[in-house]
Amino acid sequence: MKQISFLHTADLHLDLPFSSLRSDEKAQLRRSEIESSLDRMARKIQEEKINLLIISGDLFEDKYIKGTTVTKLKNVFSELYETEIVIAPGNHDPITEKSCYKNTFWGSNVHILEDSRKVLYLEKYNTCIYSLGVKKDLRLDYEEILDMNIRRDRFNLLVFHGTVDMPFGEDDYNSITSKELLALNMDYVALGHMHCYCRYGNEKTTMINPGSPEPLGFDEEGEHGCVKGAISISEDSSKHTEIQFIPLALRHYHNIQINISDCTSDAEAVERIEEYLRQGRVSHLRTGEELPLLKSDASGARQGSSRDLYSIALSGFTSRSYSPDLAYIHEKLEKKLFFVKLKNLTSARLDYEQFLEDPGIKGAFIRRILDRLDIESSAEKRDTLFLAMQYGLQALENERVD
Ligand SMILES: [Mn+2]
Repeated sequence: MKQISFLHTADLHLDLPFSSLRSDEKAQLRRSEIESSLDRMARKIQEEKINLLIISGDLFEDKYIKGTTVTKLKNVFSELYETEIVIAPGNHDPITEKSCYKNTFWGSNVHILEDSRKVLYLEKYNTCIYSLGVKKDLRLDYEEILDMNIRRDRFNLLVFHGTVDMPFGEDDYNSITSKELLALNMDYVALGHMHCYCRYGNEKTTMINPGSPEPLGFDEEGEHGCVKGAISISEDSSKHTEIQFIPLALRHYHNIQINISDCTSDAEAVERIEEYLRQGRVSHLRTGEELPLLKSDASGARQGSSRDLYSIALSGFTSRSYSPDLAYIHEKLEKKLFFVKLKNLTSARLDYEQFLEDPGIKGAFIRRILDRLDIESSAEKRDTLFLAMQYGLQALENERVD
């Protein structure tokens, strides 16, 4: 065999409770959407006759998995009878005596990596599958693989669920550096554990964390999907790996900030928010970067839409007589968006004119900013000066900045 193809996924978390959605109905819908991502992966595998399906841990939630979900998994795997399915357990679906990994008959094409000391050799595909830390002996397993004679005329894949290159804390699961993993000289390292896509590698090894096919929380913004890959050996024994990311997620999470300055009522604020979402004129909460929320990607799928989940921080300066009623705004927006949560970061606009004649520091501060505003022509810099004036006055008035 001179080439193998694979589909790589991880962190599906089947039967996750999704309690953060605060609705049984929505939680159930998200669970079924995760299941449908598995169906769509299976269809792709069949259509393109892909050799391997690699699942790098957290396939399901061991605490919550239902019998019907196990049956569903068994059915999908048996339909893929022409594909070898390789599963590494993760921290949410560990191998225990009670685990359905142990007490279910999975079929001969399903390989659950229960013991990192054993290398799985798939003769048909000339492929060796290694794993690490399945029984939490990460360091010993690692030394063992380092000592092994890895045959370069075979395809060598490592499946690993763990923390890569993070500031290691005691709670981190299976912590290791990317440098250590690359030192194993695998052709492909199939990572899992982090829920967002990440790619590492060097000239010998491609190492990818595909992320969850559906995002599971607000810290998992951006596109989600799985990875399709192929490794080939050429006549001169050199190897070549090709990788493609396949978007799958039906919904996306967005952390955004919307400026409702000068709104005088909740109805106006709702209108402003809807208008901004329609036009995609929102900025990312953390980076301040403008997000093209409604832009379509190449496949025509919307990057952001009413199907999505929004965490919206309301910002800007409102008049002293108006303060946003988050419950009211939420009620209105919830009718149009799948999920929304709100945070109020607005501040009351301070009336600077009353300090114009002030002989103290407030007056001096205001007059200096106004002098600069007089000669400033750039709209952007004028906005910044106005913000400086508001925050400066806040600090001087209240001894704090909102
Ligand atoms: Mn996970």
